[in-house]
Amino acid sequence: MYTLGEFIIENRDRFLYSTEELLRLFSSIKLAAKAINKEVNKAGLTEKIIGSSGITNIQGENQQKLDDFAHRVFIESFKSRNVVCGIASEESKDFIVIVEKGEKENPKYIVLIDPLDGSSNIDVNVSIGTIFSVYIRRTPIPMDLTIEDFLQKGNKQILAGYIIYGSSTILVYTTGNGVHGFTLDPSIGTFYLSHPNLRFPEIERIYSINEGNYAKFPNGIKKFIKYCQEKKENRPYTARYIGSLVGDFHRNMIQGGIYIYPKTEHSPEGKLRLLYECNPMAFLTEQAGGKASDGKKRILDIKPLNLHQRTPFICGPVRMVSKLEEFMDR
Ligand code: P6P
Repeated sequence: MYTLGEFIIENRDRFLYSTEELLRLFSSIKLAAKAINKEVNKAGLTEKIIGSSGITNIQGENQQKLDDFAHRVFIESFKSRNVVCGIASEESKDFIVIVEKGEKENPKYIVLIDPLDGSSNIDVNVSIGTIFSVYIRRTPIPMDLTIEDFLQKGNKQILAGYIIYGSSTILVYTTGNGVHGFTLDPSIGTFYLSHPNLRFPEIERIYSINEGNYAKFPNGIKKFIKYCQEKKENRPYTARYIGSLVGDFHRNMIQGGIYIYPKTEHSPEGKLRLLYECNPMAFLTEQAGGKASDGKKRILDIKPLNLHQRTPFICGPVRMVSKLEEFMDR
């Protein structure tokens, strides 16, 4: 059984950039994931780590203590490996320069991250996750990083993935050569290949959407929901929604389902963030043989305008996403 490092080396000829740097990127990600996994797994035991930090984050959301912990752990882990020059995080208003100008090494990777997505589920023991997205800086070294280094289209990603902290801890990633999942053996702290070449199955089974917002959905979304519930062909589909993007996505990619977070009257641009939620999940979706759009256009082709911009987000099997887009067009 391959470890993550062995798998990367075995497939180094399929990765366009430096394998040594990719190994160092993953070394940072694995270290941080194990530290967060340790805290998530005992969240119910220590008052100090569950619940609200009392801080309202940039999103205007009540920051959970574990959100802040996860944010800090990733920053420190990337700093210590000297492979990342800048980070944009859901928990930070502006991007963070990791390597100051003039320092001896000039790493070229940019990371955008949601350190702990779905954190409102921490106190109720529902799976949560980290989502990451990696680019190569555009501003030439040794110039200062600019916001443009972070506002690249999703089709420029060189690496994207997530860690799901659930019944087991699984790291799932793509570098553009398929989607692969690695399960953590916590007894020795090693990630082993457990889900090679993940792809959406041919059979569609599930639709995931917060139907509590039904009254506020666009008509095309309402029609698609009714389509999912019709007794016809291989429908009705099963409704599954846990309010944690990583958990809903991981289940749907394995079992065959569509995830929908559309715009609503309350969230006219949608709720999910383009840069560190939708772009990485869209890259994974396409690499798993699926389709990801905002209901009309491909997510990976959207030109970002600011770090925390939101977008309507639909991802899943091509046929299901295309059928939803048909309803949106009518
Ligand atoms: P709602 C979690 O806050 C999150 O960003 C995603 O993980 C999740 O899919 C979505 O929001 C849930 O939002 O409005 O349905 O509670």
